[in-house]
Amino acid sequence: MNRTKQLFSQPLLLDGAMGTMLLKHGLKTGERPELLCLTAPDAIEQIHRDYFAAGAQVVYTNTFGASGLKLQGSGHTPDQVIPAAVAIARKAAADFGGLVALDIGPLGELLEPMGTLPFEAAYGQFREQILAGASGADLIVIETMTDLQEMRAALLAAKENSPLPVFCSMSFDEGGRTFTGCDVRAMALTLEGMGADAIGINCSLGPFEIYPIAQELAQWTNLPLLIKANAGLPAVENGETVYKIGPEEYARGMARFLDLGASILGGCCGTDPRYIAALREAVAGRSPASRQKVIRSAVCSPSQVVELDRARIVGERINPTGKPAMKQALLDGDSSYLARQGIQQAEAGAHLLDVNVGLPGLDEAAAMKQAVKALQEVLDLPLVLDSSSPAALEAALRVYCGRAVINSVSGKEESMAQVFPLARKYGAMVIGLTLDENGIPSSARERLAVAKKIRDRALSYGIPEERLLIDCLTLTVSSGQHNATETLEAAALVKRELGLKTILGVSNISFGLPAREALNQAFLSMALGRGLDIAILNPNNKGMMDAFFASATLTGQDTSCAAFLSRFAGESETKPLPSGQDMEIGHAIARGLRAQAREACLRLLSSLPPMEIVNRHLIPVLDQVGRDYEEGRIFLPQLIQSAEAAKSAFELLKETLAKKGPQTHSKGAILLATVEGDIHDIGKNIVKVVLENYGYTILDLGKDVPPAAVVQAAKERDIRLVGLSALMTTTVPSMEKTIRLLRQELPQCKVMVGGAVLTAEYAKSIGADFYAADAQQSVQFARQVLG
Ligand code: THG
Repeated sequence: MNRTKQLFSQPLLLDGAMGTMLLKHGLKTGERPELLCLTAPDAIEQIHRDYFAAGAQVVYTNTFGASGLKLQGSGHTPDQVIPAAVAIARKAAADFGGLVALDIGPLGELLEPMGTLPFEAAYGQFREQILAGASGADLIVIETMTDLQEMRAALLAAKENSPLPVFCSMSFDEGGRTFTGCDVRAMALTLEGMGADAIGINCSLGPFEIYPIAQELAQWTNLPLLIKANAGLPAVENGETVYKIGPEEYARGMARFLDLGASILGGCCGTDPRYIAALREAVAGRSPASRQKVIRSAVCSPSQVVELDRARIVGERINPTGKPAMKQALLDGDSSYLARQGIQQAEAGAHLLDVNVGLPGLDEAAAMKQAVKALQEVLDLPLVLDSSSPAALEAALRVYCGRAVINSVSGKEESMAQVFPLARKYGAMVIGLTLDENGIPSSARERLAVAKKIRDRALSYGIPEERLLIDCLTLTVSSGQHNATETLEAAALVKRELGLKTILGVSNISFGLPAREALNQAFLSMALGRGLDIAILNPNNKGMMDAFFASATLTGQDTSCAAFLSRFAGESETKPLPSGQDMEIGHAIARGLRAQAREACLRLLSSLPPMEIVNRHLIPVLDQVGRDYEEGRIFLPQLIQSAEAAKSAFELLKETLAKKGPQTHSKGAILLATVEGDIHDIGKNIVKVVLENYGYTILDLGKDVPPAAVVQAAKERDIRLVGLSALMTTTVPSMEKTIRLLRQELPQCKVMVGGAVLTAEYAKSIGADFYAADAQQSVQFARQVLG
């Protein structure tokens, strides 16, 4: 069978865990598993063979962590490790007629804005791996990602540097979100848009826990679905991580995914060839259920999906037209002003935000990119990228995480030739303006004809109808009274005859006339009354918002009047955000606005001593943010932004205290380290930022720290609390060793532990005093120990 055909045979069986097998083959703690491709190629080949023999049709190369970043310090590079790994898999595959997937895992460092790794640097890492391995592989798999932006970087790198099909899978927790808060629906919209060939879920959970998440995923994509579940949830027995379910039960759980129409199945942590053999038997002779075509108009950020299935508001305020302060902010590169304008509109009820930064004399591509990054740092509303410059649109689309809207393409040949390829490549929705080389047609019928031309051209680029919005263009009634009715008629025709969604900028209707608000509100109501889907307006204008909610209720778009009631029954009174001048410190921190947090702190310093500010302002808001995080109201990116904003206030207080005298107001010192053999320090770094914000001094020993080094540093600095982190199952024993040594040498010193593979039960069994499931919990324990 030819390889491509084989790849889409149904069901397609993948292999099981590599790491689990390496452990069974005696991989030592802390050893980089990928280096075994160089030092023990026969062992790796045997694992591949065992999986093929069990029935796998595809094996993943042993390159999960073979990025330049992760191999740093190993004495080897991706160029050495990856071709060797691919050759080994290829050799095993040859005897079975099997396929080889170049495996790519996470880089182990957080990307901006959660961490410090820039998007393009992550892209460069993935590109290096793809160039090193794709030529020898049959497909590329990007797996176990938890950050949608990192997944995007890898997928772009794969698509831009190789012709191979790309399968993408991410790891979710039971709530259906990844560690960074990415929603499974957002993953589907984003990755399908960007050209992934199959998407799915791997690791973290067993088949039974993954099932409901996969069910949701199946509702949001037409791509083949991939599931590579763990052998149940991990538990600790006699100091070892074990997975709870055996091959038969596993296979039963996995075979259920056929009912959802999932067609690509394999195993992750805890599985071995017996699991794959059982799975082969369980699916023998069965086909995946046929799936209904999914048609959805929706946009998203990583953590928020906005479905365009009812009337929606696009906030128009990030636009320099007629706004001197916005102009100045753009010229000064003051992103925090843009961020504040965005937050204000979000709080006023906007569902999407238009971003227009076009100004003469400004590098629009650079400004767009900066604006998108600044807005996504503090907000989860999907963005509408408003520019006539293809270069600016591409700069923005490249870094935008999620599915954006391009504003706009027109019926001009040049515009369509420039914009549709971008919409296709980055998977964006696109607004089509009903104008062409001859300008804006005056009649509704002619505008409909332009809309049809745009629709047909979009389809020819592979952009489906549900990703199109048509703007029939609002012209001011001051230049012709028929303008309003012609625009409304055109929009109604587009909806009725083409079945496309419509959007209008509302306020243009009243240019050059008095009492603009009255006209704008009436026009908005009329447009919604005739079925307008999306209105671009100023959400800070209460009259317009009232008209919007009232109209949406009267047209029945607002199901059960839910939005209307929640706006007017006092449930969620939208309170306007104070402008920069008097923004309270709590609000600035909760919103992740660093400069504002510092400014507000400076103002407080005129009336309060520094430690009072910490106790009365910083700590309560951090506690609130921590609770919001634990209870799922905000996600990791916001938690980190808030912590950073608090840090900028805290730094100001530290400077003030330093000036006043040498006494330190630290609440005590805490030693943090990622244990020996483990080079993942994401978790530890988050804990560090959070603890510093609460006024603790952190002695950070970094990653891969030997037990003796921890003990020595703790002795020298008279440390009363040590925090240890381990992310890999293979390094947990060295955590246990460190605790044992600490107990011997410093019996009074307390130890808290955390990390992805740990549980409270296991933490206890290795002698820790406290298990911190997340950064916030480490604060609770620090308080107990140090006050
Ligand atoms: N269709 C699409 N996109 C659009 C428009 C549209 N983008 C831009 C614009 N029209 C919608 N956005 C704005 C942004 C700012 C203003 C109006 C529309 C604006 N209004 C005040 C005024 O009218 O004088 C300026 C001063 C102020 O608000 O204080 O600035 O139609 N697809």
